[in-house]
Amino acid sequence: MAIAIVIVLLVIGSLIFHYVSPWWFTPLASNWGAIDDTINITLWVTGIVFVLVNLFLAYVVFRFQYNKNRRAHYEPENTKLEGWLTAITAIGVAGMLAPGLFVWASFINVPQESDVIEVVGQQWHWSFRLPGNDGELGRTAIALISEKNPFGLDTKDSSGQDDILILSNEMHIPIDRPVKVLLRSKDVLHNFAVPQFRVKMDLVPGTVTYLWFKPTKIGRFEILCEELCGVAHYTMRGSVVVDSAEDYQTWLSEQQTFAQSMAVPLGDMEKGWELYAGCAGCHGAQGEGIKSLNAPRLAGMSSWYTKRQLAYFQKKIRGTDANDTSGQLMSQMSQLLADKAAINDVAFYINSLKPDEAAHSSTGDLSKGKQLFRSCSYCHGEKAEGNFFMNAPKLSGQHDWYLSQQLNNYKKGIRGNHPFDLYGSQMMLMSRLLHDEKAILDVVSYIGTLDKGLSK
Ligand code: HEC
Ligand code: HEC
Ligand SMILES: [Cu+2]
Repeated sequence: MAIAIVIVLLVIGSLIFHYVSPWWFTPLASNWGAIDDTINITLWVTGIVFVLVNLFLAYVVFRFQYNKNRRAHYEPENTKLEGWLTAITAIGVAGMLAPGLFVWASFINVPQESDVIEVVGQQWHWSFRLPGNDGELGRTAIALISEKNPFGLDTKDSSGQDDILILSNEMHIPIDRPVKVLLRSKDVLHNFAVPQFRVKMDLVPGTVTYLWFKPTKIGRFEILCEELCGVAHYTMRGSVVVDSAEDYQTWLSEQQTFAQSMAVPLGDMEKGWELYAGCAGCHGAQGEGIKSLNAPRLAGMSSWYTKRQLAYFQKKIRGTDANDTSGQLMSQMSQLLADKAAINDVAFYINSLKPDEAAHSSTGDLSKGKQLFRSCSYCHGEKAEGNFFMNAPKLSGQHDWYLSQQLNNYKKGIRGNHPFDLYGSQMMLMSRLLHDEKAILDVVSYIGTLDKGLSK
């Protein structure tokens, strides 16, 4: 009896929860009302089955409760009943699946007149590419990706020259025009999703997936990476701004083409030289590093890495741990750089410095170090030359005392522990491959043999 009541209450509770809960679809902002319809049909079919089956169960529990004067009737076969149940179930399942097939058919059939936009995912942000005036996207290859050419466009393909590159987490599209979204990943699986448009698709390294939709409301909508496998995909936030036709043209006219981006230098050497005067006191006139001040060698450092570190120091993503006194000092110094342009210029200048080689004095076991370095070279390169694509900086040529100190910092969680320091947290995990001081000494000694100087 009690169980029958519990089951009935469960059914009533579920229905109330469904109708009064505030969680429901976000207001629709695209042509994909049909996707909502299929979900609604599924909810109706499963809802009706849920209510009927559970009420029947409650009835049976109540009606046929134990009675010592009654014996159960044994009836293993009932062809008529089984026929009915099979037919009803088949109709229910077909009712749920068939509409989805029709919607899927239109989801993969992109209208001829669609605009094209490419979405590129990487750990952990989005960027976008438009075909430019010729309406054609240029060829790309992962191997061509570099700081100057982050999309990996092939310079030999003329259709890529006018491609419009958007190196930001925000893309714009005009209202009421169907758009085909090509999805490409630089590294791992990602998942492009915009809830209001009801679109969602995996990005798979090595292939190009796609989806299409027609935005029907002006506004800003959030792009989410809904990939579960891997780490920190939730940080890949971006936005799609749906503009009126005029606003879209204004925005479009401010964007850079591939050819333009290749023509602009990464920074201003003169200004970088001026700014570097404020750094030389600690890092040395030639960026050679000064051990007594714990200031590392900067000369020849890739500007993408310098820029990222300076931005992290400024935003207090690096150098905030109470035990990281050197990092704290540098975090203060980074405030000397007024804006993004200043960071670009000083990083550009630092990259051009070529002082004498660092003196390597570590006395670890080189063959052990070589063995340990195998797992590092996957990201940092065979010669520890650094790898833009893997976000891993150059290590060769750096002072051994600084490398050991940083490895210890990662191991202790003094560096890389900030929730936004995703690259640092990767390295925090890797540092655990080095079990003790001896291992750190060995690998650092080996890195010391890899390069003669930090020249480019
Ligand atoms: C008061 C001394 C001091 C001054 C001035 C200073 N730094 Fe530093 N810098 C440091 C120290 C110490 C560290 C090491 C931080 C750590 O251990 O994490 C560092 C680290 C760095 C790093 C990180 C290098 C790496 O391999 O990760 C960069 C980049 C850097 N400094 C750039 C600059 C620039 C550019 C300026 C001038 C605007 C500057 N520093 C001025 C002391 C200084
Ligand atoms: C999965 C890729 C990956 C592997 C494997 C890896 N690293 Fe790193 N490493 C990185 C990244 C990314 C950074 C930059 C972190 C940041 O931005 O703060 C880094 C930074 C470093 C730094 C700091 C450099 C500086 O100038 O401050 C050192 C030292 C280092 N790694 C050493 C190693 C060693 C030694 C190993 C092998 C035991 C190793 N790494 C393995 C990705 C990796
Ligand atoms: Cu992702």
